[in-house]
Amino acid sequence: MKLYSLDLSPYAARVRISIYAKKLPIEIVAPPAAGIKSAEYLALNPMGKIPVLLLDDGLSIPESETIVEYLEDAFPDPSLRPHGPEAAAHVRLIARVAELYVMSPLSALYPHLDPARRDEAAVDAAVARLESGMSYLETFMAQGPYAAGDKFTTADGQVTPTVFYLNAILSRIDRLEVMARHERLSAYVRTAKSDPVLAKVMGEMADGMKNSGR
Ligand SMILES: N[C@@H](CCC(=O)N[C@@H](CS)C(=O)NCC(=O)O)C(=O)O
Repeated sequence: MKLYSLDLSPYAARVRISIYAKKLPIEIVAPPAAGIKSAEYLALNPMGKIPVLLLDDGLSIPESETIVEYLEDAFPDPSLRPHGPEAAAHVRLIARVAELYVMSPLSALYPHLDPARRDEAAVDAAVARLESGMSYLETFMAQGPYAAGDKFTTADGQVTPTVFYLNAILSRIDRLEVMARHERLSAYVRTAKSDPVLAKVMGEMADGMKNSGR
């Protein structure tokens, strides 16, 4: 089995977290040299996006959430998804809120990373939307230390890349105080740095950022 992945991709990072936490013998590879829009790669994922999981029988599975859920079904031990339906819904809700209401408004800040091209009014509006999303996420996250409580779950796979990107982007636009206003998310950064799997993936994302020159 192979995972097509890039260090910096938050979607691929989410899947790598499951792979490392479950200690799965899945080869992690870069996309083909011809790129993710090449015919070779589009045959694996017609949407031309990272990540894709390629099974040994040739079946390919795109979309990070679908891959993470597949890994839970195919390799249930150790489980990163709680067993009761309500607890499983809680874990899925945290991941979904982080993706839709935090990662999505965060991407609205990308055009403003360069101070020379920054529109402060647009940044203020995007940060206001982002802070609403961060508050929703904190409402659903448990007291910790992990995203859904005292156990490492698939929610951590989504929340870790989310806090990595929050810190990286907010520091680039000189708005790190936003992070400080969200104590639960700030505390989660400490959890991610102290857990071996989450820290490893944070390190890979930091390397990816350094190598991308961003
Ligand atoms: N919903 C997808 C999003 C994947 C995605 O957007 N990946 C980025 C890399 S971080 C990508 O491949 N972008 C290239 C493109 O959209 O053309 C998932 O969860 O896997």
